[in-house]
Amino acid sequence: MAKFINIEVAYRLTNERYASLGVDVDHALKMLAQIPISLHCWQGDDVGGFENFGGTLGGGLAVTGNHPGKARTPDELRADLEKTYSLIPGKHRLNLHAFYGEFGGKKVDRDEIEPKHFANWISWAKKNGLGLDFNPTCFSHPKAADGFTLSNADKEVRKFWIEHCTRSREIGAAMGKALGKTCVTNVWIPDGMKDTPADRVAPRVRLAESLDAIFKKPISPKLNLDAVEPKLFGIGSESYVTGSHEFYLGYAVSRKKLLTLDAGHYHPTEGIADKISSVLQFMPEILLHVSRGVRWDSDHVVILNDDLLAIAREIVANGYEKRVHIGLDYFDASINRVAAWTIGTRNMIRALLIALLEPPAIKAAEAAGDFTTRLALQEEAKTLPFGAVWDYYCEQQGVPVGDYWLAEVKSYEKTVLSKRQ
Ligand code: RNT
Ligand code: ZN
Repeated sequence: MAKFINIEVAYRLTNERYASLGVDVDHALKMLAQIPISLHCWQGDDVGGFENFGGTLGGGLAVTGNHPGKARTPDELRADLEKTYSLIPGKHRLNLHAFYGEFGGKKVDRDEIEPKHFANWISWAKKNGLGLDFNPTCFSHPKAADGFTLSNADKEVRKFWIEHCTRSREIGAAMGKALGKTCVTNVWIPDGMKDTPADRVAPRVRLAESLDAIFKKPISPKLNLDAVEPKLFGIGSESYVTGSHEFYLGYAVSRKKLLTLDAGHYHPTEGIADKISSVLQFMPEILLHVSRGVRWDSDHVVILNDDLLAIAREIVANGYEKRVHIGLDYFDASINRVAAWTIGTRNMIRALLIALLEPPAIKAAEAAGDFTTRLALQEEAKTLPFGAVWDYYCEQQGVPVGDYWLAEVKSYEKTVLSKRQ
């Protein structure tokens, strides 16, 4: 990669500018390098997974687009991920779904999965210095076809999904143990109703019971942390979702679990940034699914918009770096999938950097009751030269500066992705 002499010059000047505002840029970069982002494996194959059931995407999840080159095998997905990680500054994590296990061509049903089915992922993660996170897959399966899993009225169906989720957190613990890095296992289920329910209670009673059964066995929080993910609505569950925000908020607080805040799971104009400091008053840690809904929970690639900046700022300004696990959750098949990962992750990191560079005078003005100064400085901060710091960080971390990563993706598309039919 070309070394840009002017990057260092720009950085030196920028550093002085920030120093005059009381911002220690080198310290900010040290902090930034310690915040891992969990990349969602499912961007690489349109939430397909590697089972041999011939199933199609269910649970109200929808991936649109048909850009060529999606990963068809675990090896292809890992190769695409390696390419992606090489374009992103810092050391990060991978978030796996249960149906990405490697089953050797066998029909291993969801209630039969074991850590051994993830052995290749674990050794690959170890080799690449990555942490792993995990998710039971409670969709794209015949036993989820009626739209209900853990809150299903049929006891046998519930039992099946309870077993799947129970095994999933054991797999999470095995990952945590093998890698020496705590795994966060997140439970999301699609359960809900298209039209107005006559009984909103019974499915919620069943869901609470199922979750209690799943979490019955204590697992060391050093190995695995359990998270639960609420949602307002989904495709096919427009009128009612069993695991609503209030349901899981209550559940997480009372059972000491992590709450997962997905940016696409609320009303269209309702951001998750303000929720972070609220829920962290009552629980030690949370998980984020940073996503971008466009009119609905459409899971667009994360861009550097106000929502993202606000999320990053809430984490950094409050010192929540260790209490907020940052995961991404989007899937776009209309563009190059390696680019989709790279764009979203670089934006997440860039937003954290901007937050780390916030001039302390903004908070000080508020503490002094000077809201005029607060607003003035907030607006001035928007055009501070953080771009020069970002370029320097990329160079320091040995990844492409500016849009140079794109040329690498284009060449990967030409030599690797376009050969996949
Ligand atoms: C669905 C949830 C969930 C999924 C992934 C694939 O609305 O956001 O997190 O996107 O588990
Ligand atoms: Zn999510």
